[in-house]
Amino acid sequence: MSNYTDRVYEQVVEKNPSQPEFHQAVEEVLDSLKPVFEKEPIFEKNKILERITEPERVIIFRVPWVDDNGEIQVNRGMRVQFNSSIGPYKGGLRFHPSVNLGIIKFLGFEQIFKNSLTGLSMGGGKGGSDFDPKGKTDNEVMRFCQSFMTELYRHIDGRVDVPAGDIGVGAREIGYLYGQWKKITQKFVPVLTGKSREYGGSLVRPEATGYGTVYFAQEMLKTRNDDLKGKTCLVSGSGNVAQYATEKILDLGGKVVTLSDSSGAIYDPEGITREKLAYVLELKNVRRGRIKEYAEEFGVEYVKGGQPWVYKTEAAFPCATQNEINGEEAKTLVDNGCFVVSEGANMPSTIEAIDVYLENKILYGPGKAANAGGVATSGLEMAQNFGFESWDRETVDKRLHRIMVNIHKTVYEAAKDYGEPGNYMLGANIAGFKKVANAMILQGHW
Ligand code: NDP
Ligand code: 2IT
Repeated sequence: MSNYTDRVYEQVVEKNPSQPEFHQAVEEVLDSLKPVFEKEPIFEKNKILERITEPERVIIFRVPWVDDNGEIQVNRGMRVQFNSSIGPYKGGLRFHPSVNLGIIKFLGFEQIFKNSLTGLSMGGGKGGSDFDPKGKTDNEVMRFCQSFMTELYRHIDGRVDVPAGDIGVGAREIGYLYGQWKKITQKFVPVLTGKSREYGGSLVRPEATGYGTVYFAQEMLKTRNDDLKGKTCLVSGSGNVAQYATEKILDLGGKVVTLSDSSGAIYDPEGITREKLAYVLELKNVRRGRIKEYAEEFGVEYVKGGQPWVYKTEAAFPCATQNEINGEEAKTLVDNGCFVVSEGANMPSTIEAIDVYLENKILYGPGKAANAGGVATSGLEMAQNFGFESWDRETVDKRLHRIMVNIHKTVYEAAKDYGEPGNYMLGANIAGFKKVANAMILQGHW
């Protein structure tokens, strides 16, 4: 690292103790930016790194709610409003027992650069709670969401900060949150995205992250005159992103042989067909069951506590959570023939895993580029809401596809300009950063 990036990284670690995921996200970005600071001293002069690593605002609040037994429960809610220099704060809400400030800050920090890459006017933010929706009744989830919004509403608005879904927050949670927003404020504005169709949601938003991740892989493959047809793919997770990544891989002629959840992984060497995928959607979105049931239903292998990364493959799509591929697992992937990794999840690869991808010159699409289709389509949902319009499926999907093609082009060219062609991580960090940094300079010191 240059002296400047080194110094700021040390300050970040010192000022934000016990936030390892945030340190990791900052380290990766700062490392990539070294050649930028060598070329353009204006960023250091304006103390852009010191400013961009410090959230504009962090809101932490109590979320009390009453469970079905009449017991009072207390969770912690938070929203990190990280950077608004190119648009209103935008980013999801995560409900998971592991949620803490460091995790929300890593996600918010990544979101700044991801949103910048979409080419839309969206700043970076993220929020969530340590509430665990697993095993809760719909009524409990509703009461929690109502309590969460009863505090959050005063900090957000359609042109201020627009949350959406992430792990543990899907259409059900967004519906309850929006209902409470409407009750308190009476306003129909796009204060949340990922809404259901009936009250302003966009077609293709549910599919957008997964589809976009596969579109990004397709663009990377094109640079080697290749495509997904006939390729064996490993997908992790079995939630929103994994489901629609699988669907798009099928559309493009690939074969998906794995899915997983936090309990284990299934391996279906015949490939997940559309019928089997319909079963997964019903299992996960309606019955809220475990992926183990897939193995029982279709008589395939289930590995308790297992991960998909041990099987022969050409392409991997990590779509579950952060740090789900470590250096050893990355080596196994490459040894088994994997030469494409497109990240549906946020920061699913450790720094050691990324080193393995880069050393082996595989096609590696980092999350902030490869999974930007979700937030980009959230931007399209906002555009439809502000215009009181509702676009058809083809229109939204075409726009999503165009955005992913453009992100790929921007990232590819930035990597080439900085002398590392094919290094999508470097390209994504540099291109995402420069737009935001320039906007910050143009707006003066604040
Ligand atoms: P969901 O809640 O729909 O699904 C999450 C999936 O990942 C589930 O299968 C879950 O298993 C698994 N998972 C979660 N935590 C862990 C863990 N600690 N270890 C192993 N497996 C885990 O979330 P999404 O599909 O929306 O999100 C998946 C990833 O994609 C996240 O990294 C998210 O930040 C990212 N992302 C999401 C976007 C979106 O639009 N939704 C946009 C861009 C990125 P289980 O059910 O057992 O918990
Ligand atoms: O990580 C992400 O980009 C998301 N969870 C989606 C954010 C959004 O505002 O749609």
